Amino acid sequence: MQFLPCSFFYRNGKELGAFEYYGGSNVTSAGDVNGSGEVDIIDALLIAQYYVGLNPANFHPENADVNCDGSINIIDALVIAQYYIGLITEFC
Ligand SMILES: [Ca+2]
Ligand SMILES: [Ca+2]
Repeated sequence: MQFLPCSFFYRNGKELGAFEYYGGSNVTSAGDVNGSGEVDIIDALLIAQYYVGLNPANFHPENADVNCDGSINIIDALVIAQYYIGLITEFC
């Protein structure tokens, strides 16, 4: 797995402090762990980083357990990757 540079996440030059920028309840949807508004491979990457203890920025653990087994681990990253490429269309 290739890790992306931090600048990738901040390419517009603004730090998307998720709680400030998005605010309120529309931050959360299953799988969207960075509050970007969509579920993509970045979310899978962030879960992988979280899983190995890297504490990624703007991480929303409440959105990360996409297989609903009660824990956040590499399986959740894989499930998001499957969702991203269209193998599955919904989470648990
Ligand atoms: Ca996202
Ligand atoms: Ca899980």
